[in-house]
Parts: sequence; C-alpha cells; structure tokens
Amino acid sequence: MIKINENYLKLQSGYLFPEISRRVRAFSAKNPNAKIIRLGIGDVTEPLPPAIIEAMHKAVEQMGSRADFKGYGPEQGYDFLSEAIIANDYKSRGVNLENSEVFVSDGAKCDTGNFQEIFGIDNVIAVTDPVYPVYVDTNVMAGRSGNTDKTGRFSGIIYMPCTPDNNFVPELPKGKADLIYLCFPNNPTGAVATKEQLKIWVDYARDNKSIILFDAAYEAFISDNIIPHSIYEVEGAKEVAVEFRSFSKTAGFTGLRCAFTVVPKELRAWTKDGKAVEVNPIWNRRHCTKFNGASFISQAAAAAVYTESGKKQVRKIIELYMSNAALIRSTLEKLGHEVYGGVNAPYVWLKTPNKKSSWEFFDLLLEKANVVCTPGSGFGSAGEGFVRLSAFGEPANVAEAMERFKKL
Ligand code: PL4
Repeated sequence: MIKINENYLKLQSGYLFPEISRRVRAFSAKNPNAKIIRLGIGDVTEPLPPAIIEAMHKAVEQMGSRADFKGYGPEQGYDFLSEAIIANDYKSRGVNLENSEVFVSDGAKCDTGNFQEIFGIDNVIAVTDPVYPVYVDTNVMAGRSGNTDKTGRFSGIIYMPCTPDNNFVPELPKGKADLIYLCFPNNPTGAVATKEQLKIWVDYARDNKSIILFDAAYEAFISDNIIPHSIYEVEGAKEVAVEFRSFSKTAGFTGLRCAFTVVPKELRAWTKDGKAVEVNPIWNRRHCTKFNGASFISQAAAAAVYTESGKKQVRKIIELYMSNAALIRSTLEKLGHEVYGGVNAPYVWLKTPNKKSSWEFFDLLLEKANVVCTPGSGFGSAGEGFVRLSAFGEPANVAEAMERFKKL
C-alpha cells in the first residue's frame, strides 16, 4: 500500500494565490461586464525592456547555430551571469563573492522553498507573521511542524509577529530558532530593516549557531540610501546567512524565470555531534542532483539587466511601479486610511476600515470596486485585519482603482 506524506494533510486550506484566483473567477462568471483591476498577486505588467529582448533574440539565434548552440549548461549557472551578478549587485556594495557561491535558478520561490531540505527535520524554524506562505508550507510538507491551532498557526514553528508596534521588524524569538526566515524589503508589509536591525539577527544567529534564510527578492525597490540591499552588508553575515534574489520583480522576469541564491563558503551547519559542515558544497550537491540549470535564453536575458542600457531601462520600470506605490499610499492616506509600506517596496499594507476581517474587505473591494487585493490573513494570523495592495499594475489601472477607492 502506497502511503501518502501525511504532512501534506496538515496544510489546511488551499495555497493563498490560487484561492484568490478562484474567488475572482467566480465573481467574473457572475459579473461578466465588471472591469476588474488586479492589485492582488505581485505580478509585473510592464513588458520586458528592449535591451533584454535584444539579448534574448541573440540567444535564440545562438541556439539555432551549430557553432554557438548550447545544450545542458552548468547547473549552477553560466559564469557570464554569475560574474555580472557579483560585480553589479555585490562588489559595488563592498561584498566580495566567488562564482561558486552564486547558484542561478529559475525562481526564488523554488529556492526559498527547497533550501530547508538540506537541514535536519528536528530543526526549529522561525518565521515572521505575516509571512510569504512558501517558507511555512514547505517546512510543514517536510515534517517540521505539528498541526494548526484555531488561528492557523502550526505547532512547532516559532512565529514572530510584525505589527505597527514594531514597525514590522520582528523581535528576537524567546525560544531558540535554528532556521530563521527573514524577508526585506518585506512581502507583504513593505517594511525594510536597517543595518543595525539586521546586525541583531546576524549576532543572534552567530551566538546560537543558527542560519538565516534572507529573501531579498525586492531589494531593487529600495530608495532609502541607509537601507542595506544585501544582508552581507552586515559584518559576519556570510557565516550565518543565505541570500535569495530574483529577476522576477527587479526586471520583469515573472514569466521568463531567472533567480539566484548566494551560499557563502563561510556558512556552516552542524552534525548532531557538533562537527561543523560547510553548507555550500551540500547545497551544490542538492542543486546538481535535482536541478538542470536555468535556460540559456533566460540567463542571457538576465545578464542584459546588467548592461548600461539594461540598467537604465529596468530602473525606469521600477520607478514606474514605485510611482504607482506612491499614488496608492497618498490616495489612501488622504482618505484617512492607516497605510504602511510602498516607499522602499512595491507593496502597500492597508489596515482594513471598520474592523473588517481581511477576507471581508477583500470581498467588499471586489464587489463594490471590482478591485482585487490580497487578504493579509493569508500571510498569517498577524496579517488579519490588513490587506496588501500590489503596485505592479498598469499606471492607468492603478489610478482608476484609486478613483474607485474614493467612491467606496
Ligand atoms: C504568486 C518574498 C508574489 N505564484 O518569481 P520568483 O519565484 O523568483 O519569486 C517568488 C517570490 C519569492 N520571494 C518573495 C515573493 O514575494 C515572491 C513572489 N511573490 C506575491 O504576490 O506575493 C507572487 C506570488 C506566485 C507565488 O506563489 O509565489
């Protein structure tokens, strides 16, 4: 008799984003003339800029030429891309890395979900609440939790509330956490952490022999000069942190797929009898066994992000999304709403009016304004009473959505 992995049965409801799509489809079916504006899922709307398209055309031509054709590439990614990543994203910020510390992949979702696999099942994980659901669900699937309580929290997992009281930056956990997930700029709250705040976490991890999984998928949206773009800007972080980055939001690659994970050589985990083990070769072993590399065309496109013209064109698109964020923020503030984020991140975190629950406000906004948001409770119980608005819409649609908010 084939046995199911019963950990999957602990995952109560459907994954958040398909559930939103399901509700929107049901609403559309009943209201076929409604012009729905989607500020829910964080998916880009601007087409890829010319420098990236040009690089892809060139890569396609190469694939059609006997001399330049590429079959399987290195599982860790081509050197031309790792070198561009290191020079532009890290060296420019005083962080030195080797190519072998950068693992190119097809998405930060897979990487943040998969990384837990190389650690023992008996590790205690700590997540912020609210949190990108992938971190929690993948640990539940692996068996690092018990069942959920009434609030939807899994036993065995440390939840660190992020609320207006702590500016959405978590305090250190009371219990000992082995694997800590942090995401800054944050999805969903749009909060950022200063170097000093990250230093507290790096020191905690060093003192407790823990590892921080740092999701920096939104670093390109930071506008404030004092905010670090990488956790490695904090002294000692290479000993205790893995960093995830993605071209998805930075350069509009959600449909193209390319991302990378940095695993420094200094990073250590431990055997049960206290022997230090380098994490980089273990992740390399896992990556090479289960992944055959991101496509050459995606990697050529990603490398174009770092060319002079690529940088300018991508920056223009980021500025367009951030002006959407500014419009959302200012409109909602003027309407008297309590809003957070949207300054160094493409998400605005809105306190629902009149004590409505997140899903109640989601339904109200969909029905009365035909605008889709993401219910904060879908990111955890501390997200209850909030909704997330994405700034990745087309500017005219975002402006229209704000007009509808005014009439709500
Ligand atoms: C919907 C903090 C979005 N179906 O595109 P990737 O895989 O390189 O990056 C995914 C990712 C990684 N880390 C963080 C993210 O917020 C995301 C993307 N999140 C959102 O609306 O929260 C897209 C969600 C997608 C999903 O399930 O990830």
